[in-house]
Amino acid sequence: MSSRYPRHDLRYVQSLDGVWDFAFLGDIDPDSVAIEGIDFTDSMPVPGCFDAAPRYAGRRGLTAYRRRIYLPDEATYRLVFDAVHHWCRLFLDGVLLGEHAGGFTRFSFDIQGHPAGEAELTALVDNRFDEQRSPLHLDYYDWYHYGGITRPVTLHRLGNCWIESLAVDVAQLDPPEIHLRLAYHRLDEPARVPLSISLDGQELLSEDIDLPVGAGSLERRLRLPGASLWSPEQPNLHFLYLRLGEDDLRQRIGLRQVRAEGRQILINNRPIRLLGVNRHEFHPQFGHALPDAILAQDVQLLCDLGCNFVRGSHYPQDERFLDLCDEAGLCVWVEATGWQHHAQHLTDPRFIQAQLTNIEEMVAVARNHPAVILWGILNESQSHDPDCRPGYQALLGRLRELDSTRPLTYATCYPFHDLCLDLVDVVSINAYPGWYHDEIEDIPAFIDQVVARVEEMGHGDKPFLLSEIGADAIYGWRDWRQARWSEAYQAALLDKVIRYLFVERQRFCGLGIWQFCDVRSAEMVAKILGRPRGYNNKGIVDEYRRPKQAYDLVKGWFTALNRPAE
Ligand code: ADA
Repeated sequence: MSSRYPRHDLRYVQSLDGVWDFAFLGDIDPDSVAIEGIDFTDSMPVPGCFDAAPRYAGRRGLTAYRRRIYLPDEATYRLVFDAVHHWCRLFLDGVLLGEHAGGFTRFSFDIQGHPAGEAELTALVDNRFDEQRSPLHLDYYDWYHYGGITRPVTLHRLGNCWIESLAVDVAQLDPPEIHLRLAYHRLDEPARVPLSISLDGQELLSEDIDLPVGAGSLERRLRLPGASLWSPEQPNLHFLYLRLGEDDLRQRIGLRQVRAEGRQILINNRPIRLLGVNRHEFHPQFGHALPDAILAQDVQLLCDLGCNFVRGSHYPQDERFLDLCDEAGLCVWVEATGWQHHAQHLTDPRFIQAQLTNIEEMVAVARNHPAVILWGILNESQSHDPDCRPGYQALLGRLRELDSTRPLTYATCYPFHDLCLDLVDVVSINAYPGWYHDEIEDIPAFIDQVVARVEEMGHGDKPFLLSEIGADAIYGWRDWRQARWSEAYQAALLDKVIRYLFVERQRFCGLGIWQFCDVRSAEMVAKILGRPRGYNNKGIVDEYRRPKQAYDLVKGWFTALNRPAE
């Protein structure tokens, strides 16, 4: 299931999830593969990561997935893949449909003119690192890059005229008003068709509209009398239902506005303190392809911890997770894929184009989720290098064009020399005092230096987020001396950080602890940075979500800090 609620009542949609035929082809060139000659000797779940399965653990290469699909009549269809890692090429009955690079985002291919009946869908899927083909999956990132068809797949019958996309923004809170932009497409001839829109079953609009042939769009501003607002404390949701001719779309919405003002982030005009964690989509048995059970458990744990905030580090999250966050009132920082890029990348047109595509695909999936309150890009890239600034300008500029309703940020690890902070609304700082440098008792002084420097550079009028800080702790390792790598050391460090940030200093409007759960690290990082077990062990739960000592400590702090004043 790719959605928590039915998106269509009229449109024919078929889930293609299940077990597909599978072949591991190895280290070969995709251009050399004859599709009809592939020997499918194995099977593989979709969604899934083939290299999370013990048989293919740690293997990199080209693979092939195959299944049969059914087209009820000869019409236009759309195949929607919620994510494939890292690169894929798709064929229908041996004929090329298209290619896509980059995991973590949704893409689609249309099928036209195929006769009714069965057809064979084949996907070549490659998890090898290849900077040319997949510029956003590089071997030095600090997480393991799994491969496969990792998120749900669906087949949609589009017919002659269909709803292409819907963007809903909150235009006004009191009384609530939304602005919506509906994009559509018509194939055969111009026509007058009925458009109706309802909210929770109450009709808001009904009119006939003239649709020309080809792509088009319409905009409407609608009042929603009686609708309740969404907030982390009261995550009220409403269902918009649109019908255009013979197509339809249901979109769940939450009414809220978010903005950065002065040193604060405001939701519905009220300041919010963001308390949360950074989260990778990872589980040892599923890789990035988390089943509903793990997604739901993660959200339960985040709520139990007292979090009201989670950063989707370092790539766009599965929409099923965003659905759960909308329901739980968990604010999400959604981030485009990236990790520690330098000028060589940020001046490379191919890399910038790959980032722009990633950003566009990220916004298309996440924009209607009320939980999403911040957009981020380029984790810890060289924002202190003048050669990188045009890249930051291009990507942040595009993000603002796509969505001007949310604040923008990026996590910098160069707070003393950063050159791009004027481009964002929220200053987000990653720092590891007490772990990679200094001792726990030095943390306050280090944080003070960072704040002083960022203010000196002229950004003191912005909200500050400590977007990463943490320490590794090996699950189960207790130590009288509270040595580094012990659970006690991690707990002591986080205790110091939270107390200083929110009791003693009160300058930061939020914290993202690095990190929610332990995650497997990339082969190269594990080698260079000396990651025990091949893992980044800074989770406050381990990879199986078993709590470390810091769990209860963080829970105590977050719960107390977010308790409403009596
Ligand atoms: C960085 C990075 C994280 C992780 C962390 C660490 O800040 O953003 O992805 O690698 O360091 O554990 O060292």
